[in-house]
Order: sequence, then C-alpha cells, then structure tokens
Amino acid sequence: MTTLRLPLAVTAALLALTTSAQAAPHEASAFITDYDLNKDGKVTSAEFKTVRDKRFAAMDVSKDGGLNEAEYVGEYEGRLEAQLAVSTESAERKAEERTRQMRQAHVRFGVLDKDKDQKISAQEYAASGGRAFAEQDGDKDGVVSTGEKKAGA
Ligand SMILES: [Ca+2]
Ligand SMILES: [Ca+2]
Ligand SMILES: [Ca+2]
Repeated sequence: MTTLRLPLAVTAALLALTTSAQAAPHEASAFITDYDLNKDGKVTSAEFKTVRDKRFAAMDVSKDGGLNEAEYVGEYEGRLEAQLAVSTESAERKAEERTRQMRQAHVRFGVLDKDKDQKISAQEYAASGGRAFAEQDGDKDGVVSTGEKKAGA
C-alpha cells in the first residue's frame, strides 16, 4: 500500500488559500461599504439617509408608502442570494446560512413593524436607521469613519 500523497499542485493551492486568508487586509466595515456614496471612507448622516431612502423606495414594490413582509423579506433574500452566490462555503453551509438568515429577516420585520399593522412605514424604517447609525457613530459627531468604535464598545 502506498502512502497517500497530495499532488504538488493541490498542496500549493491549499497553501495559497491559507496564506491569502491570513494576509487579507483589514476590511472596511460593511456599514461603510454600504453607505459611503462618495467613497471617502466616511459615512455622513446625509449619505446614510440618501441610501436608506432609496432602499426603502426600491423595496416598496407596490408603491403604497409601506413595506409588507413579502417586500421586506424579498429584498433581503435577493441580497442574501447574491452574497451566497459568491461565497466559497460548502452547499450544506450555504443552505444552513440561508435558513438562519431568512428566519432572522422575518424576525426583523416584526421588530421594525413597531405598531404591528403588518407594514413597515417610512417612519418606522427611519427610526430603525437612526438607531443603527447612532450605534456606529461612537463619537457622536454625525459621521461614521473607518475603524470608528461603536457606541458602547
Ligand atoms: Ca462619504
Ligand atoms: Ca407598521
Ligand atoms: Ca463619528
């Protein structure tokens, strides 16, 4: 019986994978990636509001000024699928992640719909955005910068 030996190319590929994972540069937070419109590495409250307003309008497929659960969860599902499509995780891990994230999206809908009328109004959406921004803006200057400490962190 011969000892199992990995072909050199496979070994090299594995090494390359490990190395690139370790050498990955410090990534800008997803928050900044999502909202930094002018790409200066900072998110102002105005940029944040612009992106949020656009996202709300895009999600409101029926154009009635509110998001029902299908609109809210559907938009998230689209983004999640795009993320999963480029993910290098196994199919099994992706399926688990999908189940978990979709469950959370439904939970988030319930949380955002404060008055429980089965719709997220623009006001409810803005209130949640305001909380999210405040959490990121640790030093409370109305701008979230790369590497800024979160509030309370
Ligand atoms: Ca900016
Ligand atoms: Ca509502
Ligand atoms: Ca700040």
